[in-house]
Amino acid sequence: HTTTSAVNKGRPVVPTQEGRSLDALHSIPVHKLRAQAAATEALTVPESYPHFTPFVENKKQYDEMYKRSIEDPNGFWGDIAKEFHWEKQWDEEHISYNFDVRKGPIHVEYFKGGLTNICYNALDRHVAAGHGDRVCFLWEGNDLDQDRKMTYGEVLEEVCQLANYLRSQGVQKGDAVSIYMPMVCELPIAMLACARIGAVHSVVFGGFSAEALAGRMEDCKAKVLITASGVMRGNKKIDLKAIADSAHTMAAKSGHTVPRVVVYENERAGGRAACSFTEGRDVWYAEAIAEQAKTCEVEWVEAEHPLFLLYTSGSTGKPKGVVHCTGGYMVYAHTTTKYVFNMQPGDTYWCTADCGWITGHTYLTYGPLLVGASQVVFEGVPTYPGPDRCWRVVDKYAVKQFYTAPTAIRSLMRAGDLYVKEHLRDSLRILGSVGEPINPEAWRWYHDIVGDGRCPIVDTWWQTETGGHMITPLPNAWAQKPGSATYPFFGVVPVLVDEKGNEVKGEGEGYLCIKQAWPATLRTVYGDHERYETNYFKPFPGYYFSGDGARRDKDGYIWITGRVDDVINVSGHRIGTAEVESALVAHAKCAEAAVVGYEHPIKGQGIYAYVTLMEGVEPTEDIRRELINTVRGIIGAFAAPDVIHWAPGLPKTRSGKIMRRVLRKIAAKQEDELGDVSTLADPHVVEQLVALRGH
Ligand code: 6R9
Repeated sequence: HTTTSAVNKGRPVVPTQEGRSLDALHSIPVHKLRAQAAATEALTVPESYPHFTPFVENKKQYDEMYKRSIEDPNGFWGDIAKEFHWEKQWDEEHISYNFDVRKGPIHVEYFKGGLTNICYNALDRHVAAGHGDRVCFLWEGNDLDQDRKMTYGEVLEEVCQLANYLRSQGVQKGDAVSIYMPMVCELPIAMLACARIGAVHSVVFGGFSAEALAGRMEDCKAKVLITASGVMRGNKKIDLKAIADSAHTMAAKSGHTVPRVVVYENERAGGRAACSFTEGRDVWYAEAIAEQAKTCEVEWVEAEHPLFLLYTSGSTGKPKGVVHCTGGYMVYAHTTTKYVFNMQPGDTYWCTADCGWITGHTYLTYGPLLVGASQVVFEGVPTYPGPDRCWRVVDKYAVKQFYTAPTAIRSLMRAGDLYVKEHLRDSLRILGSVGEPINPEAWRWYHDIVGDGRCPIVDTWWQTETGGHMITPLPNAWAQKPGSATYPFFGVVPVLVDEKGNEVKGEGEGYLCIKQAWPATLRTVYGDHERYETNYFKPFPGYYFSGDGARRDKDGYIWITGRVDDVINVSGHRIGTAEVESALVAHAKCAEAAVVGYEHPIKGQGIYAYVTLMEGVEPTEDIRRELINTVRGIIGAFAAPDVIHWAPGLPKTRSGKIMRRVLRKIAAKQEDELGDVSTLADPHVVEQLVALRGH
């Protein structure tokens, strides 16, 4: 399969081991940090926003709650969990975990002994309490005139119908179901239907290629694929079903045939007429659910029963299937949603993330429904038909909490304030940011222009692996500093460690690790517990290692500086450089490739690829285009390199390791700051590369 580690055709192979030595981590970009801190620490941001009363009113109250969450996690999380329906109560001492590889296998367990169901708690519980008529989804299509409302009662009925259908197809507790869909209500509905019957969902973002989908369906041995005929994104039509068909063929070729494909007909993207259909294997979504009952018995599952797999990129190798389990994830998704967005049942909330990413799982499908909110589900893009789309939608539904990524904020900022100001936005109370560090300028614009200075910003640091927010401001509870994620959420003990794994106390910088388990800790990597331990727990024994660097300032505020491993963050999408490299090398004319990130004004980071062509092949514009298309085909369009830099040779050590630090400096045009290059096998390579930069 192509998403394996890079191979250098006809050249010495650089081993890409999972447990890379620490010197493979980038150093913490201290200069950048200091400059950032100096520029922003002086700014005072109002501590108090008069427009709402927060659940946590001040730092003192937070300190007390935080202290209990750390010292008595059994009691703290147990008290919160009582709000939910448990078919069987958990044991009093319900938490056990080991984060120290030296003491034995890593394991995490919450709500031991308990039986529950997250779908029941997200839907049935509200309907049973008389809120069946409350709006659940406010669907907003790609075009301005497309919308649809669904109440909690309606969503529950459709979830039951789909759950019944899946059961009728032999899907049982523990079976995997792949979901490859656009942002229609049926996407979260499909996730909830799986959860209802104890099936494990694996949502694959609709921007991924056939190859990527195939690999994911194969890895989890999906019993059913739920997809759609197509989708419109802005002016572009994407034939999801055609991609799903080739993925199906690829997976079958490598040994896994998905027996059933459910196709949601998206009339707005051509519908049935434009869609291929394989009799016997494919079934239309509407027809599949039509004959099914609108009630469906819940499968009560153990708290540690897996809820979903979500594949994410790491430093090396193919994407990892991060596993999250029912009980801890449920309680953590609910608690973070409630406190970070200060969310009350019935609030109108909008998260712009796609359900294909973790943000869409926790802060669209699960968190807001567990709280009982009404939320916007947006199929389109923030800039279509114009850059005022978001503010138009905010006014249309009177959105109270708005959650998006810095890359979107930056591109809307570039479009100009006028697009914002022509809409009222007076319903907004809280603005959230996620996915990458937010630069202080974008933070300021978001706060001052979008929020008219009335709304606190919650800059939430977390990861696919953490399941929910980890370091984040609580709105209105303490002063903000633009660009800082501030303090840890309840139950989270972040530490900064140095190269030797020693904790850095007080002011300072280091590798960001977590010291204690939290309820939504990833439980394993699907099918590979060893990889889980190697990736997250071996780099700094005793801790979960995040892959990010951070700094703590004199007030104890935490500033995230970004990845210190070979993962880059492009428009908030996590991309493993190794995956892009192996995709490039799949092109017949590419001998070797090395990929690094570089600063990009809108995307945060862009993808910069150094490519060595096969002996005798001359670089041309056609090859450049072909290389980019190869990456699109193997991973997806969002992973396409922004820059291809022709490289007759790559800077390597005598042992054959590529010095990525040098490549990052050349990409950033900072070749005068290369640092120590005495271990380079051929120092001339650097000059050669600089000369060939061509811009
Ligand atoms: C939720 C999500 C995780 C990586 C993470 C970090 C970056 C996310 C951030 C942030 C600075 C924030 N990241 N939120 N960096 N400030 N508020 O994005 O998950 O796709 O797994 O990415 O994103 O580098 O390690 P995921």
